[in-house]
Amino acid sequence: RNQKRRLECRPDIDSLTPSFLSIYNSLIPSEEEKAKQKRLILSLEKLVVKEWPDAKLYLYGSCANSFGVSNCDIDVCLAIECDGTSKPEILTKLADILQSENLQNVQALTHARVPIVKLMDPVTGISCDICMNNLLAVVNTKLLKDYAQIDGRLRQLAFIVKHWAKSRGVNETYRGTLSSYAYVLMCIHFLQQRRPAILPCLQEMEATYEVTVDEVECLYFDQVEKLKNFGARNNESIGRLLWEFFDYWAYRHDYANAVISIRTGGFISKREKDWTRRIGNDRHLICIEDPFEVSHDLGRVVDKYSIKVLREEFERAADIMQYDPNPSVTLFEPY
Ligand code: 3AT
Ligand code: MG
Repeated sequence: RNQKRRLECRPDIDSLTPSFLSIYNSLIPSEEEKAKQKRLILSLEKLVVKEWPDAKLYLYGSCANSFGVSNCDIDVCLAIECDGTSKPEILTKLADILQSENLQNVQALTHARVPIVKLMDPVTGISCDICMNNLLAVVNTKLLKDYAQIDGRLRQLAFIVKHWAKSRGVNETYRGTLSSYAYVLMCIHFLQQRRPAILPCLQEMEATYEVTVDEVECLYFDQVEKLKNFGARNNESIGRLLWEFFDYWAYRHDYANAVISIRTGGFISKREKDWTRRIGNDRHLICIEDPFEVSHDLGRVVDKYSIKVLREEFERAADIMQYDPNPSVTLFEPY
């Protein structure tokens, strides 16, 4: 693999930026869509508090972390005290309530790894998954959103990487490739590594935000409006950052030993995390540490077949960024 490694970037790399930015712009959800999502969540919350007065609904995932493209499904978390009632019972009850209120395709998937209720709102056409008490996801949603406000290039890069991953079929955890969440963490880590850095490491700074969820302490600096100029000393364009991102994951990442960690703003060794052996189905072939659940490797879904698929896709993307006359078209060709 190292033989294929290139060190010189094509000379016209910056001129590719406008074509990528126009793709980014075409993916951004409209204000109207955002408003519709808010209305839906408020109307769902009204129905929920009739049954459970203390319950709350939170938006999480891409519709709330600023990495959502237009027309995507929304992820909702129901926060509720269970006192004695089991999760499946509550979700079944929730599904009954929603069904009787004219929401469509209501389904309680109580045996899924993350149990949810699915539904479609006929008024807005929005589909939505409701999970229960998954508050760490609500907190990691806030962390991603806060990072996105520091430098606009994060959102641009992550939109394009997610769009590439979806087009190429490597954003499917049930088939052993990576989640959108994992790709966003890879983008944040990558921008923390640029020199000069484009993003800081919020969890290494003085904590201004502090919550404990499921016994996990979540601490970080969240006054991101004070960091608006953080990346200004680095003027790398999106064309160049995409080139570097794919080159990194294709030819330079140390898959055998390294764990990427946005929590520390750097790398940790697999040995230090004890992620060197396969345990059960966790193989740790590409290691991405969760910023809060630090024993959690977002790469654990990847198996010995899908790692090959994934690395070949990174190489394909890197080669297109280097040699193709029209990368902003070829990169996203369906597989
Ligand atoms: P899409 O735009 O829907 O593809 P998304 O950001 O909504 O992207 P996912 O649907 O993969 O991402 O996940 C929804 C949220 O759930 C994102 C993140 O807050 C949380 N999440 C997903 N996977 C994990 C994980 N393995 N560990 C912790 N939190 C996760
Ligand atoms: Mg989602």
